[in-house]
Amino acid sequence: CESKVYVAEIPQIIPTPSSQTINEGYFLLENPIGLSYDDTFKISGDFLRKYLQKGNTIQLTDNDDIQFLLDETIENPEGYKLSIQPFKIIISAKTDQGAFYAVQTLRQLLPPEFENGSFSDISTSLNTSKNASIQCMTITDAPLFQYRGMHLDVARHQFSVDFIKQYIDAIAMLKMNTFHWHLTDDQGWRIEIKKYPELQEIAAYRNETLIGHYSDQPHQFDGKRYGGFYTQEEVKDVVAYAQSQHVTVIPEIEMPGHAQAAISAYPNLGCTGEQVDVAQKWGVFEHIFCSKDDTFDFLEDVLDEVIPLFPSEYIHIGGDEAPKTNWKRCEQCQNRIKTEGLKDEHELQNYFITRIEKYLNSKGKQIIGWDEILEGGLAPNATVMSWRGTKGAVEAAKQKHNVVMTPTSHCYFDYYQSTNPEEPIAIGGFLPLEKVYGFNPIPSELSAEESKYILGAQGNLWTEYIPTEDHVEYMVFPRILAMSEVVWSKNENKDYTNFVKRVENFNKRLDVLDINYANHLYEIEGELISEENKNYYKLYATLED
Ligand code: NAG
Repeated sequence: CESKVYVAEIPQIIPTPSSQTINEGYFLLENPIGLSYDDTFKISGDFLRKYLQKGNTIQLTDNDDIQFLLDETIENPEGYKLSIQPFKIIISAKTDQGAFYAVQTLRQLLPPEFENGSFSDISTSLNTSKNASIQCMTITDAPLFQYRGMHLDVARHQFSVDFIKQYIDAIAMLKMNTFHWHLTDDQGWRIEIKKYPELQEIAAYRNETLIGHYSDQPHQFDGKRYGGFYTQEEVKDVVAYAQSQHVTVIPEIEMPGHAQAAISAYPNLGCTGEQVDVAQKWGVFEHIFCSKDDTFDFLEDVLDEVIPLFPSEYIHIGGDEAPKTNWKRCEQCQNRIKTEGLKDEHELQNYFITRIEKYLNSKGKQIIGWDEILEGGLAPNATVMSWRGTKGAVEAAKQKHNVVMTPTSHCYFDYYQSTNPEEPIAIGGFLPLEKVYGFNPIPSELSAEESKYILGAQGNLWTEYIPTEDHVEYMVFPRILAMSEVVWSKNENKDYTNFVKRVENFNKRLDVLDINYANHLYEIEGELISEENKNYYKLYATLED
């Protein structure tokens, strides 16, 4: 019978697999299809079952046309082998997570219409002339890095639980495994803490929000109250959803800086005790958590409620951008410096982080923090998230601390991605697709031995200028595609021209998924920047510094 082949001869998978060999023949997609797996492959099997059953065009039986096999010889626990044969698809992996990634690959070998169940071109009998097929091939695959993350700031702007789940879907689809949920900041506290109701009543809402760019003077505000928070039930729902996609959720509770929302609800947590508002514009604020015992009591109570919600090994404690102005003139902080024999406020920052680390370690958790946690010495077991370039990463790795790479230069998806004058307003900077693609998470200063401390990398999305879910997607796609390949694919398999072709093909899938994305961004960095635009970007680059 005649068959339509829905896949290109060269598979278009993103991130590109370690090795793929095309074989002769096709696997016919015809009804019914047998799918068999046992509990070892519960998550991956269930995912595939649900995926194939969207739109009810495929009837599944428990034959083994598609089969899951445990293969202990696969070295990387996240690795897999996918073998498409004329009458069989075999998924081999050592773990459910490895098999899950085989399923994500298989998904990309199916027509995009499967994404929303609109694919109807499947035969109900072998005799019809309409069959969809998958090219026979063997794919052997494993990730380059163990930490493959995406971050989302829900404090500056908040997004619905449904949207957070879609964000997690996208992470999983691209074989990334970590969602860094930035839950608290100066402009809003977004996680329910039952012991402190004013976090919900006061810290979760700001009276109004800056309109336009921060650099537009004079500042104007929209006059609209904005905010909200995720209940603990919602958080549990998100975390369970993420688990069903092999995604770990790392919550971030910011300290000692970016704490103005919490301080607005409980002024005693600051140094001055003065009443402040939840921040209405962007930037760095002087109202940071005081180092007195009351603040630690509060933070420990907060963490006591946060810990049981997140099975993640890590809790992100922030640590960035904590101006020491108030600590310098605060009697209690100055006393703390004396009694603890600290040199200055930088060492006080180290005291703060180390004390929280000790607490979290005692509860079986590890801390991760922005690279400012290197200030005044690194807490003993901390993992560093290196965002201000790579210096912090080098320093931490040399001290044998684990590192996640998120330098602004390659990982800040809130930066402009194109020189198109129609681009929506962004915070500044310039991070085109090609630059993300070219990122090497291992800093050149590190030896092979030291490089082992680089766990991986993450794309960050800060949302000062990103009020809607559509806009989040626009900033994330296609740069997340590049990031997924940075953390998954071997350098020798990477090729930008080939990647761009795959992105264009992938966009069809995004269309069916109804995911927004930026298009026509494939310019080489700098090439299309007009003189006028150059100044424009320079302006933002300076502001950003
Ligand atoms: C930094 C801040 C962040 C802000 C972002 C904007 C970090 C670790 N800190 O100034 O709060 O939203 O950049 O790009 O990124």
